[in-house]
Amino acid sequence: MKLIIGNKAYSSWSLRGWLACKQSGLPFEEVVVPLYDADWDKRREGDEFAPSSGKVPILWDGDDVVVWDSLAIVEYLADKVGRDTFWPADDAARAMARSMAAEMHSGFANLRRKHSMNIRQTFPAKSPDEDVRAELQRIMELWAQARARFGGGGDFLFGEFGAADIMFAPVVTRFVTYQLPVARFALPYMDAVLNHRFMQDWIAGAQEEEWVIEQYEQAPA
Ligand SMILES: N[C@@H](CCC(=O)N[C@@H](CS)C(=O)NCC(=O)O)C(=O)O
Repeated sequence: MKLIIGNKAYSSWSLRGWLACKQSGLPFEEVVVPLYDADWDKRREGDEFAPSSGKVPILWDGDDVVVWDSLAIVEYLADKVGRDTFWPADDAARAMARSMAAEMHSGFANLRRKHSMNIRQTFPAKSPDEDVRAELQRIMELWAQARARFGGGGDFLFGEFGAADIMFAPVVTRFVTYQLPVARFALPYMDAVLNHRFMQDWIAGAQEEEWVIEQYEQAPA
């Protein structure tokens, strides 16, 4: 398999796709392309990028099978290696985990837009906008429910590290980058995510990158 991703410092959807590949346990080649560099427009018109119309992540499995979009990559890999590697076995837990992953994938637009991922940065704490605060509140509720109902067997949302944690991992890094207000109960969960060996690998990779995208280096106004 070959996974095409954007900058480890900035590309939150790439992080999700990459974590999914790591979680699958399958070998894969990683191709990191610098987002929005001088060759970006030309590169994204190439055959390898065509299926996603130029967005990353894109996972090629051989020459004929291609899957793009982070959540589809999770599901493709879950089909390939077994659902339990990604999703809880219990029906009620899995229903909630899938709903949370889907809600993350389609929602929290204000948080994502106003606090874009920057793994290498920490900005001074600043009170978030009201629309972002409402989304933070919702995330806290979801995390609290998942942990209280299904988290008992481990440090993650549903106990073991899985798809829901993969989808929320770039939210955890944003909470750190922008020093956003989080509930006390969430701190051990965030630590568990940040210290997960896959995340440590990704963060180290982001630190080594030399590419800088100025627009993501600005503290929120
Ligand atoms: N819904 C997609 C979003 C993919 C996406 O927007 N990726 C960004 C990078 S984080 C991208 O490729 N942006 C480049 C562009 O749109 O030109 C997913 O879940 O993978």
